[in-house]
Amino acid sequence: MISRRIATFCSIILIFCSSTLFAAEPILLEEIVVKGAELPSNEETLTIREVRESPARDIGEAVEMLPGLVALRKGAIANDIVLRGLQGDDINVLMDGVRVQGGCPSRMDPPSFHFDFAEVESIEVTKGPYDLRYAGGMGGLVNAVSKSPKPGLHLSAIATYGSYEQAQTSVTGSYATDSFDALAGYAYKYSLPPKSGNGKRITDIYPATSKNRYRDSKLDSRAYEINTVWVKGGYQLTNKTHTELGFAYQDADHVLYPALYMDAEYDRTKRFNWTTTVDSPSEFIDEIKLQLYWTDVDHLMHDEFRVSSTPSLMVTRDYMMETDADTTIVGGNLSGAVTVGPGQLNGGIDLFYRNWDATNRSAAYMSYAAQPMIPDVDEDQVGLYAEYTWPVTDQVKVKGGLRVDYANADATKLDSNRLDALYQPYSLGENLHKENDFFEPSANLQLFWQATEGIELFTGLASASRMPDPQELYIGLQRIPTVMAPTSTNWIGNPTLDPPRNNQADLGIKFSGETFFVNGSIFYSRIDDYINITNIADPDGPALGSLPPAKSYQNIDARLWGGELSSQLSLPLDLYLLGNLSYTEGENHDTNQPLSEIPPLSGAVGLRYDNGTWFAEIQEKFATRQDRVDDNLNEEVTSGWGITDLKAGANLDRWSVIAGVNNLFDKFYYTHLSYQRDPFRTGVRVPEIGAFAFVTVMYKY
Ligand SMILES: [Cu+2]
Repeated sequence: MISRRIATFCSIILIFCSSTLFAAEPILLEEIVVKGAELPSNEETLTIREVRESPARDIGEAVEMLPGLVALRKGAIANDIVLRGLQGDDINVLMDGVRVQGGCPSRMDPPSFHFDFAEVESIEVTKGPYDLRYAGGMGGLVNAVSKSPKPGLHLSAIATYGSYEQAQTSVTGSYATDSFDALAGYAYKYSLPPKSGNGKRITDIYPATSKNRYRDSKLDSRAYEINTVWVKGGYQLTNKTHTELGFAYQDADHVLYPALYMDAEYDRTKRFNWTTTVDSPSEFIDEIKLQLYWTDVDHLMHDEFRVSSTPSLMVTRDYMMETDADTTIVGGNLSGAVTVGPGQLNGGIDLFYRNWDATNRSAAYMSYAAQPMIPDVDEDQVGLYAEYTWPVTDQVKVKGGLRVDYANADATKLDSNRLDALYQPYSLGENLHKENDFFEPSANLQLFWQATEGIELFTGLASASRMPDPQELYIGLQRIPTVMAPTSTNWIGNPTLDPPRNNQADLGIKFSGETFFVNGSIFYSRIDDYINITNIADPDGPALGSLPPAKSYQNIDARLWGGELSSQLSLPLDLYLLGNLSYTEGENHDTNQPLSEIPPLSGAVGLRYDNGTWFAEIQEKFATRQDRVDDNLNEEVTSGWGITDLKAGANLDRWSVIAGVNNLFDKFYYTHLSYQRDPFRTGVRVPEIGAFAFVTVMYKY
């Protein structure tokens, strides 16, 4: 199978070598200039060129190409993003500033899952709390920037076919004149469960005795099937005012999550975004922008594909357990940029309302009684911010800002009986409330210094906070230990949580020229009241009582530090050397134990031939052993690993063809993130994908 695919791409290369070479643009050189000179060293950008050359199934997997970012895999798709060891609500993942939160309490559908690649032009990453525009960016910001229509009529189509029948296709069309523009797109994704390096499907990880194993008929069933459509229309109201309305609908079906007890029946997302921009309305005002958005996710997961749902005296429905979740966000922001003195002042108001509701039903819990797992939580948040950019000299730029946030979270379905009976025993001596509010300021100061023509230094200091999320505050899942899950623990939120605060310092240096850049950055982060997942002992003792131990959240003091090094270098003979290295260390300062799920030293080194018409690249990726694990959570040590990726392709006028094999030597390995995916984690680790071949064909008009 693989050798056939290698032969296919070798012949593609031969065809293009023997054909007339077209005049080529040095795209790689342009990228080196952008990444080297135009971005400060705490920011990264992933271009759509890089994304398209990879067989990445989603944005989470794609951003792994950037140093300091890794993907957390729970199945074949829906990878979550981890930035410098921080994940979940500790980082912001948005698209054009639009907030989509997942519906699933197990993060089956992290925010990045809800945006399709084909909608995206680039992905911008700010490492550290240096973006004040959006609430919650305590650890950083990952913002996907959508494509906008270019003048005239354009059409693009892309189709990828890979191992395990992975299909990824999309079509986008756009038309724009001076007065209006429109864009429409459709994308389809499908795959069977991939195999890991031991030749087994990632669904086939359970022993024959496990109730969590997939039913025989489901072992080889589709791992996911996703349809996405999006449309966008813009109108030039006046010569300075542009308004644009966009809508997207995504339907993900039959998504398997071998790491968890359940799989998703469906995950449906709707997104509206309306933006109006006024460009230079007066002499001193540079821009005014109004954005309003609405997003909605409907998610259903169950264990119908697993042996645990086999009918019995207890299991009287198609499922043993099921969770029905939905979440809606209505948000908006009004921002402006004005010239003040020598610099520019940006400011605005950013607000959103979120509702999140999840109901769990289990045969083991009072014969399928509905349990308000995320008890219909209403959350309101409003933030005001201002930041000033001051070009002190041609070489020195200072940027600083302030933000204040107010948030209120109300668990409307959490009645006092349930609060007293289920939550209170785990927080003895505390006075618990179903409604909590928070007020937090954030601030930062950044200095950019162009020391010489090719050397830029960055240093930043920031203190930023984020609000505890509805799950951390109010999740409530009572689980009765059964034969299937004898070590079941309750999942109990902690309504007494304080907002975590990240106090961070960054130092970066970038050497750049026309043919290379080297970017190095280090950071130190002291997070007060870091929200840590923890095991809480049985409150009424092991022998008696009805309450088992619980998983919950606790404020602890944490320290994180680390850095990244990345480089792109143009060599003679159209060769390029690409490399990066990242490291993060995290410590629970209360216990002097490592934090869970922190990436070990990892990196990649690649050699690329690229003459603008055709390219070939070999890349070696690796991670070292992670033995800094959280014993309280029984986190396991992960061995180091190294894999080889190979790809080649050609750009011929309107057509491009790319083919490659990832994990060429079919290595069997786990990443350090294969451990912790509670709630509903079975405890069995899911290995990474083995050898994977793909071919992509693109057409652009
Ligand atoms: Cu789910």
